[in-house]
Amino acid sequence: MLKYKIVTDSSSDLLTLPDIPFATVPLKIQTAEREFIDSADTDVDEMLTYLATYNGRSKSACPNTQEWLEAFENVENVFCVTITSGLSGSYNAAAVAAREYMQTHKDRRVYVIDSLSTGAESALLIQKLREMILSELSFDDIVEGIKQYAMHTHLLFALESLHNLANNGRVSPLVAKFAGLIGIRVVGCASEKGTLEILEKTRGGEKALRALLAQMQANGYSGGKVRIHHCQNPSVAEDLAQRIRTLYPQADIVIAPTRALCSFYAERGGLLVGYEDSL
Ligand code: X90
Repeated sequence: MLKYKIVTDSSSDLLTLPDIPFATVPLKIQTAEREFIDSADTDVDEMLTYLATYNGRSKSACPNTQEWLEAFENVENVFCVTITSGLSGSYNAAAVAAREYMQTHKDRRVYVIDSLSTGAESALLIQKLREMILSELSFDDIVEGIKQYAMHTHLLFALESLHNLANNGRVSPLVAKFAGLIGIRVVGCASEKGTLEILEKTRGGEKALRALLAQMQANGYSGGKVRIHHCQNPSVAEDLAQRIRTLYPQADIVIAPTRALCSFYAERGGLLVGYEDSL
């Protein structure tokens, strides 16, 4: 039996985690014709190309309780990070699975963390859990530690299209219509309730990057960890990283691609930026 394991759903955009038992439970993207399981072998670029020409409805589906239970199996202490409960049923399914798992195995524990976010911010939470487990903190200290840390991490996004978010009822159609205009990018954040909050509508990529940086600073960023997750947009992610490094040479920045779920909603060109405030 494993002593510790970190389990997350595929919204955190991580496929592997070094040195620690780790599993990701996939969300799914579905049309009437095809299903994309958000796993290591999904070709995200091909999925986006297919969806761009597909005329019918497309939607996502979160993991069910059974799928979460399978990922918890044979572990004494599980830390589980889910996409925000404000936009998905993933957290609820994981919480039910956790209760069931602890009822069947009285000596085992599962702590489910509602990220109230996704992607790059969830990945920061997972990195922190990893560090605390490797430092051999107790289960209760890790629970306390991650609660504290989560109060100091944030998520911003810059999106060129809100089409899939609006079609699936995650953002108002009116906002989405505006974002669909050529050259307009919507900059927003994960709200305290874990929903999308629109902060600014900018014209042009340059202004969107400046808005992201200004928002980070206004929110207390001062050179800590940053993760930039991009949907098929490495050059803009690198551009943002350079701007951050110019102001904060010590900044610890990781750039990574979004997996299928975040790519479906962020759409081509989209950026998700997770960062720490001054802690
Ligand atoms: O349960 C499901 O089917 C999943 C639903 C997920 C819906 C939203 C995913 C958003 C992904 C878009 C920009 C970041 C918004 C963050 C707000 C908390 C990425």
